Amino acid sequence: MRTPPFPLTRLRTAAVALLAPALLGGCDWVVMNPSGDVARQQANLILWSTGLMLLIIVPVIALTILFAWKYRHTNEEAEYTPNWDHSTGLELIIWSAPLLIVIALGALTWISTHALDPYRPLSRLEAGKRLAKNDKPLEIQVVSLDWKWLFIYPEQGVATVNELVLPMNRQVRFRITSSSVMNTFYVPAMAGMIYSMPGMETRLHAVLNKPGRFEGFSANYSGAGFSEMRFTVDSMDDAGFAKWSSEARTAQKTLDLPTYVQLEKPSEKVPAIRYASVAPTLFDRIVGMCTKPGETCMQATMMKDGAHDPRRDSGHGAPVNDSGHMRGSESKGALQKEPEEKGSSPHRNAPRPAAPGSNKPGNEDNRSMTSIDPLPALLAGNAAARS
Ligand SMILES: [Cu+2]
Repeated sequence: MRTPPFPLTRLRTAAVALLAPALLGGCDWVVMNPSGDVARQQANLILWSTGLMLLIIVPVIALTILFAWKYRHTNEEAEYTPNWDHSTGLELIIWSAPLLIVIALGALTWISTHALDPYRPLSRLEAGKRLAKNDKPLEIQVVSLDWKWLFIYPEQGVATVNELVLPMNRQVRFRITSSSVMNTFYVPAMAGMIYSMPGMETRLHAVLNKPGRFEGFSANYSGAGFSEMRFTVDSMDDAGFAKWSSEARTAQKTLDLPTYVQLEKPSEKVPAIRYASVAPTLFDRIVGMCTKPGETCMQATMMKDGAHDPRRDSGHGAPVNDSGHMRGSESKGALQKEPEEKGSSPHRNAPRPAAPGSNKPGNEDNRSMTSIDPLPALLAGNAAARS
């Protein structure tokens, strides 16, 4: 391969270096320049930790260059000490500086992990603007469908698809779930990304401080229509939001359970839809995976599982094997038992049934193994168990 002459390579490098800021200038740095207080604090966290780490990286790079230059072989002036092996002063700097930075980073992580916990109600609307303890957040229920986003406003009684409208400077509590597979609810201008999962509910508390139109999407690939699974986020003042919600209440469509079952079916590139009213328990039914007629909600199943022992109040209702009664009984562990108490295992030396078929290759018995299908027997057993 012919290599271009040296000046050309240099020219190209220079051109790329000059163009880079211009190209980056076209980028929308929404993550570093967000419009919501939570995302703002997260961006600050990135800046602080990068800055703290640069406290080590910058001096190390500078000193590497300085030493290479100072102790170059042509420099006769530089001190030459081939037997040098220890300096308490240097050791102190080398060990204490990273230690202090790790402590600072640890403290920063600890504090911000708790302050920015998405399940925790906000304590401020923006820097210097504290939130009253009794502030009631606006609740929005988010459902990721294949491949569109459903937003339910229980307070306003309306619902939208692929259109999220938020009042500015009001705390919003998102309750998030999914209809089929895992997605990620992500509005970069507002807050970090939160998973949406079927049969589960996740939460996010956030606020938008500036008016405007932002973008929301999923950061978790979920199949063919994923690329178009985006929604607009409009931030407006209280009057604008009130006007919008009263407009939405005059929409033609309503979101009852049969409509939801239709909506839930996979579809791509869905334009924004508004619903004037919503079935009151729709979100809970989506979480409980019981939107179709006749389905039992998961919540009900779990309550039934946990119901047979009223003393158990863990609230999780998980099935527990508590049929054996241990305390006060005579049962002993195997180590304390005599050999005759233990007996012998009925399984170990029991003759095994011969494998089906024949061990002669090509035998006709090996051709139709489906004839010894255990399914009919299983089905009969299930039917007996059900009745
Ligand atoms: Cu993960």
